Amino acid sequence: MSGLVRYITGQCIRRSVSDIIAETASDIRTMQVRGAGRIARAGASALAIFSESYKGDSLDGFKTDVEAAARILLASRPTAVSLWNGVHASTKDIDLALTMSEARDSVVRNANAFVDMSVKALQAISEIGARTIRNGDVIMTHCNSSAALGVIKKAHDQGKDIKVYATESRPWRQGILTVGELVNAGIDTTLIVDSAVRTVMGRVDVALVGADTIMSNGALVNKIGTSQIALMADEARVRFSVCSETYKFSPMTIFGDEVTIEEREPGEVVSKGEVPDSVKIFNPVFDITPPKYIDGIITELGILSPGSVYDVMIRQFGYRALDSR
Ligand code: RI2
Repeated sequence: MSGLVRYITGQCIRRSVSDIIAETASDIRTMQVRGAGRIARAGASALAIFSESYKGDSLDGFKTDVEAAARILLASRPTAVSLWNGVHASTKDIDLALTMSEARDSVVRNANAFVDMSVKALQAISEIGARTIRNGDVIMTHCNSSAALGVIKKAHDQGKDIKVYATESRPWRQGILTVGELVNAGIDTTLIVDSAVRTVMGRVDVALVGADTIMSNGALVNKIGTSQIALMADEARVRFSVCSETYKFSPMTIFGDEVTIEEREPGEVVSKGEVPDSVKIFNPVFDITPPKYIDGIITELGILSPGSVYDVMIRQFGYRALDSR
């Protein structure tokens, strides 16, 4: 078990409460906890534990410390807005509290509610998404998305005869996790290198990927390589569907904020000495798929067109999220 906590379907098992925020941020930064949904649940769970065990009795002191904790968590990885939404859902009522205990209770209550909502959203996406998979379908997936894998596994559980091509997803090779999960579930699974996507696309009926962030115009931010899959799916007339909980919608993009694309260390791409030191390594972790390549976004509310994301975002978040920027 890594760090202080282990995250299983959104539940956080407590081992110690000291430094929970710093350790959770470190687990997220080093990708011991990864996946847009999991990091959001990890952030909310850490805030709940931090608040439950808070020793001070000053309301102002608590607010200041929770704000600092939120900043540390948000600095851990910049791209997936799920983390931002998880943290803000947890702290949203803190300014309404009149006492320290009211404030503390609101963070614990809201954080736990976020985690519950997040797990239920995944279940709903599995149910809704599985209805879009037909018997005999060949599916391509990328990286390791619990939302996309939930759909695939549910379709298999329903007795549909499906096959999956899973990309390796360099440099972290999350595809290795994906093929392990799928084979354990009894699904016919083939691993391909990322550069084989175009070759294989002709055999595929549907490309199914997860999301780190959905922008207000319906564009998808997801693991590097996703946009190439979308383009190749378009070229081959293959359906391209995104599996995304609505807390991966980014309210900040409504008013023009850009999504920061995380760049990680060169050492994730090549080992020291493998190439001359003068070679520059560029390691962007995510890319952006324009809405025109997306056939549907499978959410817990149903299947949305990219063009309807803005309306759902306003209904879900209102403008309150923007106030706390
Ligand atoms: P779920 C992952 O990012 C992948 O990009 C994946 O598609 C996305 O999060 C969503 O994952 P990373 O943490 O929330 O591996 O569907 O960089 O599990």
